[in-house]
Amino acid sequence: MSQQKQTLGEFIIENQTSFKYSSGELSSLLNSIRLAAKVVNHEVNKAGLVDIIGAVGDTNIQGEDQQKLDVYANDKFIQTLTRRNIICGLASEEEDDFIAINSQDENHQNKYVVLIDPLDGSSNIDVNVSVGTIFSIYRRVTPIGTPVQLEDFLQKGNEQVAAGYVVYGTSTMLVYTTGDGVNGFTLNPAIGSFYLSHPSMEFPEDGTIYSVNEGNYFDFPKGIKNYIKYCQAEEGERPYTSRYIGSLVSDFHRNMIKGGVYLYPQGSRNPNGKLRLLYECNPMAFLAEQANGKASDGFTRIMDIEPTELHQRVPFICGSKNMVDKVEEFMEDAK
Ligand code: AHM
Ligand code: MG
Repeated sequence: MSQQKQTLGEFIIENQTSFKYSSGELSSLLNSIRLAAKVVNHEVNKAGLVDIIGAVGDTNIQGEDQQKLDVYANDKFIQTLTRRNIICGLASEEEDDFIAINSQDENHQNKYVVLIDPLDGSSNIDVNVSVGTIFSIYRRVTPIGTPVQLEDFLQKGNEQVAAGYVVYGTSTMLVYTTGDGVNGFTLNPAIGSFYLSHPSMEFPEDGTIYSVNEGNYFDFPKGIKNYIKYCQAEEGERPYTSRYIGSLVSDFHRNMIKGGVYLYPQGSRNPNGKLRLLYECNPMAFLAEQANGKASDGFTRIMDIEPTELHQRVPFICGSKNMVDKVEEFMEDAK
């Protein structure tokens, strides 16, 4: 990788003035995420070397086994973001309730809240498949000077100030948006710096990849079943290619680069889908839209959904615009 490329640190400073809300605080916050991502990356990469793999024994709020690296990533992100006194609150997919940063932010002067899925796709860790971190940043809606409240977290995706992910893959990348396009940075592990490797990332308008857990086929709504049949039919560019890693960040990342659609619909086992609106769907939807893609629950724009609870789940269809439009057509026709 060329040494002349801009580092993430330089990029954050240079683009500070283009943030929707220009402030040094958002830059510091993004820098903290960058730091935590490096620490977690180090740990994820040595997962195969030390006896760190396997369930801790805890069960998280979703009723899933928590693995050691989930706990580690959760702790690291929380520690890094709270100790630096730049946010007023944080909510994590791994925590039952939001965390108010009262001890550091005594007078409640900080204006940002962060929502995070510290290690998404963690069932992939013990088979050496990519996992990721997803983050989402909002400005609080309650007055500065008062303690942070649940309503500061229950905001529509449309209100996001920044969002992004880290993919711990063949190389580690941090991809984020502050509402002015999407840029991707690759970690040079020898130096420990992220470099701008993928400027202005965009979904191709159309694609030929569909990503869905087809094992759930019989449980899917009619519209999704019909769409899958459409993907498999022989006509023009079809049949499409099926690619499903089972790690949202990696599936999204590939589809953004190559053109494709990711689907996690509702079914009788998951009546509202599996993915969480606040920790997974909204940040990915913001990135998708900023990269000329689209995100929907089959009928409604993800970022227009009014959240009612922290761990709310929604059906999620996200990717190349024309492909998501097509899924919506099939859903509408099967109504
Ligand atoms: P997690 O937050 O418990 O890791 O679950 C989210 C993950 C996504 O990364 C992935 O796309 C999906 O769950 C896979 O689910 P399934 O195994 O049901 O296909
Ligand atoms: Mg997750």
